[in-house]
Amino acid sequence: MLLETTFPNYSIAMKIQTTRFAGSAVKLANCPDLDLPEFAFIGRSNVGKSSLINLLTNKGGLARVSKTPGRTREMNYFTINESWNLVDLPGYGYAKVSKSQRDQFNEFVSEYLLERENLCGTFVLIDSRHSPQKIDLSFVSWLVEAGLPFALIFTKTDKVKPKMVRENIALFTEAMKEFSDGEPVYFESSTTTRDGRKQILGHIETAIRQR
Ligand SMILES: Nc1nc2c(ncn2[C@@H]2O[C@H](COP(=O)(O)OP(=O)(O)OP(=O)(O)O)[C@@H](O)[C@H]2O)c(=O)[nH]1
Ligand SMILES: [Mg+2]
Repeated sequence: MLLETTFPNYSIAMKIQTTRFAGSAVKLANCPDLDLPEFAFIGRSNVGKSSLINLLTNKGGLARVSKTPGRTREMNYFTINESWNLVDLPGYGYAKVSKSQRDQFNEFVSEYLLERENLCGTFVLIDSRHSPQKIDLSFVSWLVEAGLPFALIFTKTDKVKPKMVRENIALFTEAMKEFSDGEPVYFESSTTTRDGRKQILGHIETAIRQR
């Protein structure tokens, strides 16, 4: 609400008018055209990437929500308001995936994140119910080292008490001090309470405008 009142013309991201599935890709070369600014969503398998995309776009069935973890193997593109792209990246850290699939994933995702010219930012989703997990910290540390802009989103906040959410966020940002100076930008989200939607879209809107 606040952002909309403060910036009445904030309509690129904050006001979702149109959404459409714009294709899938399993390698950088197959990604759609480079002409739109783009934001990627990544995180452990089952953390809630696809659900969050549906919350942000207000469209229940846009991104497929998994019943079994590790389902999204490719990156899925969604074009919003014909002016920016939202990208659902495959989840990392799914134990039942073979080593060769994992290597392929690492190669493909790192190539995409490092070389995609129109990528404006990456959102790293972290399950707010858990204390810091090594795999999330190592992925965030890789982003810091690569100098890529990112924000954290602590998901599923409706599933635990607010105090637990606060503690897990504090532990995560504390652990990040090992490899990063300064405070990370972070959001909290819940598909049940719809918390975080406005803030995340506002962040995207600002990033597009500053581009
Ligand atoms: N209560 C609650 N459940 C959630 C929330 N976000 C996601 N879920 C549930 O968590 C499960 C996984 O959600 P997805 O959105 O499919 O997760 P994902 O990260 O896209 O999973 P992969 O594509 O397999 O990597 C689903 O059962 C969702 O309904 C949330 O904020 N609150
Ligand atoms: Mg998914």
